[in-house]
Amino acid sequence: MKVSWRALPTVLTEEELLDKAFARAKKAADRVDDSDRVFRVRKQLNRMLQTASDIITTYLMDTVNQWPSLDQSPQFDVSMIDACVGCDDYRHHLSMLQWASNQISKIATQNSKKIVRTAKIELMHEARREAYGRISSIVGRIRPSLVWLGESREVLKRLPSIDQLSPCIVVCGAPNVGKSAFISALSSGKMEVNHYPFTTKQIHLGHFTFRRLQYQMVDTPGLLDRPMEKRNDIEMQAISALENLGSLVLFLIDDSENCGMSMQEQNNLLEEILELLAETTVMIISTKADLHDNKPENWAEVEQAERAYLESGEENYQELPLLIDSNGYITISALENVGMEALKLEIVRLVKDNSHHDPMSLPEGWYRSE
Ligand SMILES: Nc1nc2c(ncn2[C@@H]2O[C@H](COP(=O)(O)OP(=O)(O)O)[C@@H](O)[C@H]2O)c(=O)[nH]1
Ligand SMILES: [Mg+2]
Repeated sequence: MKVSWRALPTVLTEEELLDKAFARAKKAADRVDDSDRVFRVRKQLNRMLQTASDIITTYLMDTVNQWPSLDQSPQFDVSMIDACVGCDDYRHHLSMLQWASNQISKIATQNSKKIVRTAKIELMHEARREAYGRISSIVGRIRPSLVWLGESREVLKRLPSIDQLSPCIVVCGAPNVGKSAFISALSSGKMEVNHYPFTTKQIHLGHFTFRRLQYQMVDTPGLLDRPMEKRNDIEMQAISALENLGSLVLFLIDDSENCGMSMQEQNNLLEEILELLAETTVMIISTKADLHDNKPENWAEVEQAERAYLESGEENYQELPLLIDSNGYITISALENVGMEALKLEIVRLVKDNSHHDPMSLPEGWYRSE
């Protein structure tokens, strides 16, 4: 299920909700007609009370139902919600709306009975007034929850739009090793820039399609590219959210050290990432193959095979030779576009292997009959 955080409707304030309910209630009462005065007043006041109660309880329950249930949300979204606004608060405030809705229904029923059971017009008015007073006070009690939900909506609607059903490749490595160049070179469209709502950090998202399946590539500048001790709690949460998302991690290394970080530092970072994302397969890729004094031995062979592949179409190929550097690492040149198609096929193969790892796992939304 893809939750559309952007589609959550605005949350009314206490005043807006009461104004809307009472205005509609008054209109509904004005439409009531009966030649008998007692009957007319009774019907009017009952209609007023019922309408006010319906408007408020419907609004509150719609809100509760429109906001995604945490139990059914993908782990990535739950981690994000927790980091952004807190899962406990999220549950609490939605349950307050549910509580208020129940209370208001009860008040309407009780006072409706009072109106029906008396023949005294004065007592009918009193029952209606009392009900309005109690309803207003219940809505007043959930003022903080309405405020909280209104503010949270502003935050949550900016959540990154990552499709939970498509494979996602997390691209990391030191700054300037060539992550953006890599993602751009493999992406069919433009790279999307999303923001984590709770930090200044961004999520860069690229896509490619292979045999009709879409693959997403994410890069999180500032999160997985520097030593761990400098990250705060919120950033750690963003990282743990990524852990739930990635089908595969690519760690890019620039051994020309043109990126400004020594090999020693880059290796330390790699160690940390291997530890952090221990559950995910990490593939190490050396970048900027074109910069090396000696180009990889099989450069010409790969370049030629990739050209043939691009000309004849992906359907005819199972694999391409990977570009391999003198240290035996898989390498690429995003700049000259060599080794990229071969790596793409390798990524597809690895993602497939990983997803077949658990033969009992079914796509989300599929159920196995007993
Ligand atoms: N020669 C060469 N330069 C590259 C390659 N990939 C990236 N760069 C350069 O390295 C610098 C940093 O690249 P960028 O993709 O922004 O790195 P990021 O910080 O990891 O996203 C830029 O100046 C790129 O032009 C490559 O394959 N070959
Ligand atoms: Mg970049």
